[in-house]
Amino acid sequence: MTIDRSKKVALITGVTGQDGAYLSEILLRKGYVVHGIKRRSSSFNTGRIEHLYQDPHVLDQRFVLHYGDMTDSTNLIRVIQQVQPDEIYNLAAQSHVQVSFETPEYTANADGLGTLRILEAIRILGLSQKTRFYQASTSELYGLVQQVPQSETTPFYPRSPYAAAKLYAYWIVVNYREAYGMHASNGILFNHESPLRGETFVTRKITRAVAAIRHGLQDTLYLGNLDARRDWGHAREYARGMWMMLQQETPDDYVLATGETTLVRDFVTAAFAEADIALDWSGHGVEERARCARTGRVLVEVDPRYFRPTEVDLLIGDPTKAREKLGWSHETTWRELCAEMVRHDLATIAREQRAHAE
Ligand code: NDP
Ligand code: GDR
Repeated sequence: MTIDRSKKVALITGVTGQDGAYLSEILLRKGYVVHGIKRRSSSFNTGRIEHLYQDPHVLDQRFVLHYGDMTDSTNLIRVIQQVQPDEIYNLAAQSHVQVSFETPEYTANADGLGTLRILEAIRILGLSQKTRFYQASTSELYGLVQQVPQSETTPFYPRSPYAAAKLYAYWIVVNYREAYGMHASNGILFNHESPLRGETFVTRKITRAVAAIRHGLQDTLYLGNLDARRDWGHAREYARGMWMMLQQETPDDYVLATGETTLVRDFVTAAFAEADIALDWSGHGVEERARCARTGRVLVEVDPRYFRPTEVDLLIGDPTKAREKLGWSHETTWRELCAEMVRHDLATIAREQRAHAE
């Protein structure tokens, strides 16, 4: 494969995920050649980037996919050697907090050691001064509340195998920056969502259920902890922030957040309202439920199977540093985000039903 060196070259791990898709779009629009690492899967896993796909036979290919895995050092070294990227965005991870309690060792391997593997590959290949590195760090690092709002100086207290793995990744990035002078930055991103959000994360689980209930395809939405508070922003805006971090002269760590926090329960209420369904809440703890205000039918129930062994109760980020140094700020409010996701999921079901009827 010949690589066009007149354009900036980026390599994205986790290119098939929510953020990978938005970041690819942004970089392609900026004129980059974008390489992505995708996993081999027995089922289709490129739905989010299908519109960017280019036939490998076209000349001047600007979007190139490579098979790979964060647990395979030799693969990562080979891809990085071949691509010689100006920028690497490390977005690949087992990113589900609850699943990390079921698969703690794999999560540590992919999310923690996987980050080390890429940093080592950069070093071994003599790219320490050429390749800039972005690490997908997370507000989950704050875990048990120490202080709010959480900023770059707030102490970490991880509350899951996922967060503990990401803690290792965070510090190994800082270490490689200090030890080898790499341009390596951590984006400490608070929750960001979109119509591309994975279907088992709470926002998308809610908006998909609202759409299915509205269309008569589902009876009840079962959820876990409704009292958790999250700082939810729009994924596209956060992907732009990742790029901004790597354009700085010096590497650094930045919080991206909206500065507003919302209860899971309030997101549920807003999502149903967007589909013209008003909810009446009653009960507490596992007995809590929400009924349709018009029909009295129970639409939302608590299922303890979704409780986590240890929970992160409250996240609210302070994005002052990103605003002042990067000029980054969020635009979409959580209510606008919720409405966009519900409208998207309603439209998807309506389209599927029309196709079915034809
Ligand atoms: P997703 O779960 O949507 O995407 C994760 C990506 O990583 C997918 O492309 C997935 O591939 C890939 N992946 C998983 N395991 C491996 C592996 N072993 N080897 C190679 N690729 C792998 O996550 P998001 O896009 O939402 O998040 C991107 C990153 O940002 C993640 O690291 C996440 O932990 C972090 N983050 C996310 C936040 C959020 O709110 N979204 C907030 C803060 C941090 P496949 O499609 O095949 O599953
Ligand atoms: P989170 O996102 O754990 O913050 O991690 P998630 O949407 O999974 O949970 C948010 C909160 O909602 C509560 N909750 C439920 N969560 C899920 N998934 N399913 C449910 O049924 C449910 N009911 C209540 C959770 O307990 C939690 O408090 C996300 C991921 O993208 C991480 O990769 C990323 O690092 C962080 O955001 C920032």
